[in-house]
Amino acid sequence: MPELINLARSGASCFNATTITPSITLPAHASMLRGVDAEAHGIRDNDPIPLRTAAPTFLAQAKRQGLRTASFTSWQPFECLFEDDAIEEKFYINGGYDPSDDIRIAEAAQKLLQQRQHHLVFVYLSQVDTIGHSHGWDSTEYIESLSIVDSYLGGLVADLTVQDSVIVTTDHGGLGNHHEHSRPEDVRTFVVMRSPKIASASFWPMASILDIAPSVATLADFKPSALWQTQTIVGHEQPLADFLIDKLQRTAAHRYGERLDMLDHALQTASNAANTQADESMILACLMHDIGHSFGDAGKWGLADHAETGAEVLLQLFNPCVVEPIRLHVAAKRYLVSKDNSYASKLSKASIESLAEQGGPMTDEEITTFEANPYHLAAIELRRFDDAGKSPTMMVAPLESYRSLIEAALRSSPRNASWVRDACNCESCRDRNNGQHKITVDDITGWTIVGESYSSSAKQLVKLQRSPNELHLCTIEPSELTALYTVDTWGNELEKHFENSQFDTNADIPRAIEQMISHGIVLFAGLKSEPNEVLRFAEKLGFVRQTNYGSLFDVIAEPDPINLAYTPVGLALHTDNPYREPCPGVQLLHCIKNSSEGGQSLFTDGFRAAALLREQHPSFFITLSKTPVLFRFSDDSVDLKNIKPIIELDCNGEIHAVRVNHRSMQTQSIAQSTRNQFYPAYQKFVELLSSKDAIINIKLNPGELVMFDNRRVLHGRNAYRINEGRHLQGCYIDIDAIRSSHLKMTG
Ligand code: OGA
Ligand code: NM2
Ligand code: ZN
Repeated sequence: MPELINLARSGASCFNATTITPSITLPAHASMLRGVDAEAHGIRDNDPIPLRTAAPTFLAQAKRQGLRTASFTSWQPFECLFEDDAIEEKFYINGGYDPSDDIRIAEAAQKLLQQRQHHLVFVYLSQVDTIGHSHGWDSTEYIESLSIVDSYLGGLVADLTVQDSVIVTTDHGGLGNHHEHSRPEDVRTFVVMRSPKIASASFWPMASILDIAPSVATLADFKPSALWQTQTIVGHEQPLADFLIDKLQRTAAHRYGERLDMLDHALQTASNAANTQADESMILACLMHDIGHSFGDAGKWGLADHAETGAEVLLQLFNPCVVEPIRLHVAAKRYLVSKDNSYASKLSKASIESLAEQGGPMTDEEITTFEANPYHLAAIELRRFDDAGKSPTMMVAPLESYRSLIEAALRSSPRNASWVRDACNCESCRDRNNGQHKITVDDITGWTIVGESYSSSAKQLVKLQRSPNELHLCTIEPSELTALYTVDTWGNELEKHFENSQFDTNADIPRAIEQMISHGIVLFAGLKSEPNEVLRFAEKLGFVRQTNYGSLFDVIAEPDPINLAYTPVGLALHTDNPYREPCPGVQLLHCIKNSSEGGQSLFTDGFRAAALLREQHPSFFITLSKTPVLFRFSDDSVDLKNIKPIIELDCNGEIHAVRVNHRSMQTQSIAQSTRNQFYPAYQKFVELLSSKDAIINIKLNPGELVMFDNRRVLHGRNAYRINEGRHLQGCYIDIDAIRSSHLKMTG
């Protein structure tokens, strides 16, 4: 469950938590939500009855203090647990026994979370329980279901920020096909929390389902109920590194028949790895390979299955390339004894004695299974360091010197092997001259990470293996996708700025490009008031886009105009050519003559208005981003059509483009069923776009040129009197040239 493990490592966890008895779904959830045990709430089985307790659910407790709450549930009996005033926004499916309920719950919850309107959201995913009953806890189907639910969890947290808090927990465990008993497997649960209030890579030695409600109160900042039976566990988490170092430190008291104590042995094994420049994951595996002895009563000779025991504990904390060699290090001994005649003779006395108890040499069948395990080579490597780590005299680095490595590994997220293989920057993977990939998608499948480093700086090394014995050492530069540019929205205060800052077409290009990226509009002065100047200038900045209007168009009043732009009427704020794919990126308008009365240019920041709409009327915003609208331009020679939303979002849900052009919007295309949503939203958006504080109004003088991002900044003009004369020339260029120049400038 990489998503869960990720949350656990970036926050705190307890994989040793307990639920109440009886460990039955309804009573356990009653305790989770109400913070009291079954004795107090009176729910004993899955029959919904009125609760005996006055202890509130954490949802009601939060809502009564002004927080906005939401819940997503899919099981009827659950409903008895919630007070009438607990939940503001409720999504409920009357189900709970169909595994596919979860995807509906998860999708609905994700949508709500994206809107960021609620303070506290409760989401219940049920399928793991259903599959446990039908196929058995820990069955293949059960494990599969865990990974499905884990991916839903990933979707739910994907849109959260590090400022948000998440708690993931469960109502009970299970064994066989049941969980109603009080066996350890039934009552053992987990709690994972990630929050700015919780230190990363930490843990609670114990936690109870009763701790959830008060801990929710701490994380969501509301007052806990005095009726809840326990206190918050937030703030009581302990560093995992302390826990591990303490466990290792205690092994100094044991020898298990060797000439040196177990801590010395661990440090020697780790030193052996470090001295041969082994992967950091191998150094950690060496340090902790015998830690399993510390979990349980190891007696005089140690736990025979200490490899398995240690691996099970470490699996929640470290990546498989640390854990799996540990799991296999006893098997590796049995393997080497079978394969290598001289190996047995070099083993220590205690090691030979424990061999029989561990199963003796491997059979042929066991050898085949072992060699098929992608971690078997790492396990053999660990085994060799282990065997060489039994000197009575060797000098070693102290345990404390491993703390930072342990901490870095605890904080590292599990890596995706395909990504790692794909990200490799070595000469056989990327062309040295042009930086392009030399490998294909086929080359990146089927790999397992068998060794890695944890340093966050510079290059990272990750060792991958693909069966049978194909190895690749990947060199990775740690970089993540960041926004390509940042946007500064503006209102009519920009008009002032334009009065005294007109750019020179020669000297000010870098500043102009900067402002195009941040504000989406630039005013130039000092051009000749002659035809074709706009094209000459545009060609300096990027590629001119030819359209049915030509590469250059004259905005001038003419008889029988094909476009209302070619008349003296006013033009409402609009996007040019929304009927075109692509819609023009950048528009340039050059003023040759503007002596008529009227004819002022109007501009407004579409991104600002869209952001305001999202803030003030979230449902209008969603409507405009989802409703398809047909834009069209047709005359004797072309019929241009494009279907787009008014507000186009990128895949992160961020505002990507706006398209408003009432002249060319095809009314008939607005579906009957969406008209009642669309029109109020559209009208509100246009109101925001054209409000007094949003618009700048400038009368272009001859020799001035305005350049703007056509998919962000809307433009318009006032009507003018035709007598005197007005002549603009315009053209379009692609926006990528501007963005490229910007990146070349800023690196
Ligand atoms: C246009 C246009 C602006 C103007 O032609 O599309 O918006 O000032 N013209 O004439
Ligand atoms: N012109 C000026 O996009 C539009 O229809 C507005 C564009 C004709 C190129 C006018
Ligand atoms: Zn226009």
